[in-house]
Amino acid sequence: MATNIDLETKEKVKIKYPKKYKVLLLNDDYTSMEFVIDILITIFHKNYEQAHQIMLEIHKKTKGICGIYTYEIAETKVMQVHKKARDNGFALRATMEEE
Ligand code: NFA
Repeated sequence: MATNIDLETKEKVKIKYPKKYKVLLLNDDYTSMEFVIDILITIFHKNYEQAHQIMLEIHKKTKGICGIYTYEIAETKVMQVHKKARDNGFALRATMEEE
């Protein structure tokens, strides 16, 4: 007598997307507006208009989003901001937050 043996194996393919992180710049009273715009252009690849607008938002609302990245990229951006600020005698701070 024939026995039905189910040889079919169902493979579950679960796609896991990497978490994304917002990188924010924080307002302070000492960093120059020009320097913040320069940071936004050179590290976050904004054009001048976008950089100016984001800088003003941070200045008025205490913080603002500069970009959204995977963990290691976000971490690198934060370090680049702190190094460039330190090298230029500013205390500008950046942080990252899970999106
Ligand atoms: N608040 C700073 C100033 O008036 C400018 C600034 C903007 C600093 C955004 C940090 C972030 N010179």
